Amino acid sequence: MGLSDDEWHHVLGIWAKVEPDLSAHGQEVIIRLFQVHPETQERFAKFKNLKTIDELKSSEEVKKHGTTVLTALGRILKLKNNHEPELKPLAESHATKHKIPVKYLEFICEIIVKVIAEKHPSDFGADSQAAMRKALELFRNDMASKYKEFGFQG
Ligand code: CUS
Repeated sequence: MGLSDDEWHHVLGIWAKVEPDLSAHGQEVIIRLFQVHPETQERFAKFKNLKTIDELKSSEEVKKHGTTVLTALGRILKLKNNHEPELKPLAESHATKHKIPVKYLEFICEIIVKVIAEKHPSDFGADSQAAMRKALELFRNDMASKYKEFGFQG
């Protein structure tokens, strides 16, 4: 179920290219997510009022949230197969407070892969993409099982 050393090497290698510009990547991920899956935007009171692409692009809140999401994810990826301690509080808040279904986590993970692929075409080849997808799948599976422990069916 876990990733091999080689796969983690791919994942953390590309993440090191994402990190210096986390906020631009995060902003792009959130904007893209809201455009492709508008129902996800409805889930957030603070973003519901942003109607146009220009409003989304100029929102400091969107930028900040994108940074929050990618920071959390980066911390989890760096723990490799031992992300449980970091994941648990995140699963709890997402199960009990934000109520983010697993489906939405799937959406955001897919968009993260696409955004990285667009921004880093020469550093994110097929092997790296496959490794990243696998790492994100591990993350989602573990989130889903923790969700259930917190009584959220996701
Ligand atoms: O914020 C946070 O934290 C999360 C992330 C992690 C990684 C879990 N989120 Cu936010 C998520 C989501 C959003 O925002 C939206 C949509 C979907 C999901």
